[in-house]
Amino acid sequence: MAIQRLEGAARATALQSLTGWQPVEGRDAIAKSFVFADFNAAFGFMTRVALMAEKMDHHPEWSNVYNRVTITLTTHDAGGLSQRDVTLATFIEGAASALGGKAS
Ligand code: H2B
Repeated sequence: MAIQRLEGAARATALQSLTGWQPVEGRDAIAKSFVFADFNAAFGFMTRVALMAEKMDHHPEWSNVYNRVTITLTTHDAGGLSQRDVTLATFIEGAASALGGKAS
């Protein structure tokens, strides 16, 4: 079965569980930027997220400049947000916290 876009009450409830993720203008996606102590911490965070992304077969759009990581989540196969984005965002929050990352 195709991946379903999040809609209605299920969407509202799922997004409420996330902190600091902003809607992206012009597309059905969410984004958040994190800052870490240094590149080592930022890349350690990215490594944890990358391994989970591979496991989930669900991959972030992201960029890194030294100690900053900016992430956009959306489900390309659904043309918008799905539960997978919420699941990955929740994992990202834990990984960022474990590596001393802060929202920026
Ligand atoms: N990641 C994201 N963010 N959205 C997708 O729809 C998606 C993905 N689809 N990673 C996966 C890979 C798909 O292209 C492969 C073929 O399973």
